[in-house]
Amino acid sequence: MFQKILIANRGEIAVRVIRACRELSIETVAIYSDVDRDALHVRFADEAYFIGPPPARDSYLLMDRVIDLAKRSGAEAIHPGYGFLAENGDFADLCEKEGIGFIGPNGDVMRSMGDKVMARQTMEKAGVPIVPGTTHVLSDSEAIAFSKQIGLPVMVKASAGGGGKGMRLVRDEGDLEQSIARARSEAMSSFGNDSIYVEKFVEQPRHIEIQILADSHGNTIHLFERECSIQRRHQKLIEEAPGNGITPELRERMGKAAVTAAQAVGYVGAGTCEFLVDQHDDFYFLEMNTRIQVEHAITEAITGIDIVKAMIRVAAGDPLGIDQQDVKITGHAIEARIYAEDPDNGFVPSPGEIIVYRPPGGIGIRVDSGVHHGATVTVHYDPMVAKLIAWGCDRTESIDRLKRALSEFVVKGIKTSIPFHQMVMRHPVFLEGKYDTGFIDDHMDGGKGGDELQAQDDQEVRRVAFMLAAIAAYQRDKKRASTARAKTGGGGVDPWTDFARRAQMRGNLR
Ligand code: MV4
Repeated sequence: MFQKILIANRGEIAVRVIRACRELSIETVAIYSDVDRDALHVRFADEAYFIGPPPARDSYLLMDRVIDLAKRSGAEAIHPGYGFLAENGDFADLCEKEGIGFIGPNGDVMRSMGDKVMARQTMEKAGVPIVPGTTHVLSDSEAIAFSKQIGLPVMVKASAGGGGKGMRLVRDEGDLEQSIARARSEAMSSFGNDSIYVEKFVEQPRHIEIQILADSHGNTIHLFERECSIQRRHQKLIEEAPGNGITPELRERMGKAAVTAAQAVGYVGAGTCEFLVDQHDDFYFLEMNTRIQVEHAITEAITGIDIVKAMIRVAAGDPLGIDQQDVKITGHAIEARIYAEDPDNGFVPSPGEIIVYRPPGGIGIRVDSGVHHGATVTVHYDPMVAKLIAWGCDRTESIDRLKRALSEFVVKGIKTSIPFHQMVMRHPVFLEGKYDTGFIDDHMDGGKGGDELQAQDDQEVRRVAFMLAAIAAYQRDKKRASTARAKTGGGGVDPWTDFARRAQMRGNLR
């Protein structure tokens, strides 16, 4: 086993990895940029080293510097977390070349999944169902001909893409040429590679993903599914496990498909196979994420398996030590991602100092957070400030606990998605559990307006907007506190009554 690990990340995931290391008696090394000197992950680690200025490309993404710090601190392995260098095959190669363990699959495996056309070919050969479409990179004329052949609507996707980037839906034949050109140029500017392929469009799909774990001794297991359809612009907001209405038979077929997918590329570590599930419960492989994911905690909650510890162990060469039959689902878990964003205003970022931070607790509640009282949320990194995970014996209990915890959660100084989650937890369609990837557009007004402010990136205008928002928040909080006292003599009042009432007027709630 490793004695010392460097965590090449920040925020809640760095804290999560440090906690796993501590339980395994492994020493931890944090790295931090200028704005993260005071961050929680730095306070939690045994040692911490400065990496560079705030922009990630000048700090957390500097491969040579990360490796140099690992060597100088005596860390034998690097955990990349998610984002940053986590799915960079060249970084994994570099670690190997420099004699440092990379906690994740090797570079070849990452590249084979990172190239979506290659991944589709591999899955087709292995017998994993893929969305009907091409398994070769196409010229413009081939893409047009093929689209007409399988019939519209189609999705034109970038081979180097993933997570929704470089993707275009085409419903009319007349739009094919232009959409292909746009997808290509987007792919070129985002990934430096303009290869595209075409898939049949799956209408109103659900996004269901399977967590897998694999060791270097040939053991691969799955930890069941997560339902991740509640997303806005390819940013997940709520996830739950197990999925709603997933029969034991479908669960087993999808689990087996994910294990087959992992084995087909010689996967070692923790990984996730994303599938689209259509209205007939047919499922199609979309892509494989070769990293720990934000939403891993709901799987931990229903299986009792510490996924981060497992990935450290298998990277050190240990066997998994559990078989598929040992893994059972207990209860239900839901995660609400708390972002520093204003959900009432098109989810515009809401950076600033967190002047009050009081996370919830109690039975069934887990909060994974990278912030603390007095921390500042900057514009340099992902705006997710906390993950709130509620476990219950069944779905109803996990929803009740999440609602209760959301009402306890106090974050002041910035706006957060807490009121949005409060609304979803009361929405009849969510409560019924019959939703798909259209949920936010169809039932939550797409996340509500704010497009003017979103298009505005003038620093000064933003600064003024934040100041006005802070003043408004202060006055609102004062008013709320006094009405709460007047109504109830203190306590017991849902702090989001105003938000819920406005939502009700829009007809979002019963
Ligand atoms: C699709 C699709 C429908 N048909 N592909 C979006 C993210 C990327 N991983 C793939 N995505 C989609 N691919 C075909 N052939 C619909 C989506 C999609 C989606 C997928 C998962 C979760 C949310 C989504 C929201 C819009 C579109």
